[in-house]
Amino acid sequence: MSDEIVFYHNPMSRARMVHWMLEEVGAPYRIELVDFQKGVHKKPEFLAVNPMGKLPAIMHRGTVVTETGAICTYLADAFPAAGLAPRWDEPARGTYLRWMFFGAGCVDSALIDRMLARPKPERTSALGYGTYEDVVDTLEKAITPGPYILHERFSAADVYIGAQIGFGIMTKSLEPRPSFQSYLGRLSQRPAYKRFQEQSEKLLARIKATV
Ligand SMILES: N[C@@H](CCC(=O)N[C@@H](CS)C(=O)NCC(=O)O)C(=O)O
Repeated sequence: MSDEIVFYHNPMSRARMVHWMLEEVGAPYRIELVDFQKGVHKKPEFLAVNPMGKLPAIMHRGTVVTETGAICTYLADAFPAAGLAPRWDEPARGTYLRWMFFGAGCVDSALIDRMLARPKPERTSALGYGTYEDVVDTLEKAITPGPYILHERFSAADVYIGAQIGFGIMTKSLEPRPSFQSYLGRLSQRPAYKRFQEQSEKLLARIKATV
């Protein structure tokens, strides 16, 4: 059983969110670049890690964790010294989990449906995220008044929700409301965020050089 975190990564994927999270955590990790062009994510070696053939994934102490929200939650709990999650017995834990799950269950689906211009279903009451408009308004409430989701306390929920807001604005699947912009402005000042961005650019350059 190894204490090393193996991070299955491609900087053109949701794994970017986990990369930022790993920088916030500050524990050593090793990147295994998964080449989408070569279809490495659909080959048996990687399917043994994640049968979905999708990124991100991590391996830590003999356990595989997949799903971006789960990985962020896991890392915050596995490395409590980083102070990225309220403990299970703190009332703020409820708020924290609420927005982590909202990110995975509602924000992700709503933004992707909008990005792919998928037609609106007739019965939104049966749809987990309800309506796109409700998700966006609720997202704004989650980060208001701020400065973070847990007010003065930065947490892994800001990494996950913040990265989703950034992705949404970049892909135009989310309108750039001033509250979203100023929240992102605050997050992008974080040293861990800057390190993640610098490393991502280098990784992207490395990938481009091999194509
Ligand atoms: N529910 C997963 C979604 C993961 C996912 O869709 N990853 C994409 C990249 S952003 C992927 O690996 N796509 C490759 C493929 O499906 O071929 C999560 O939240 O982590």
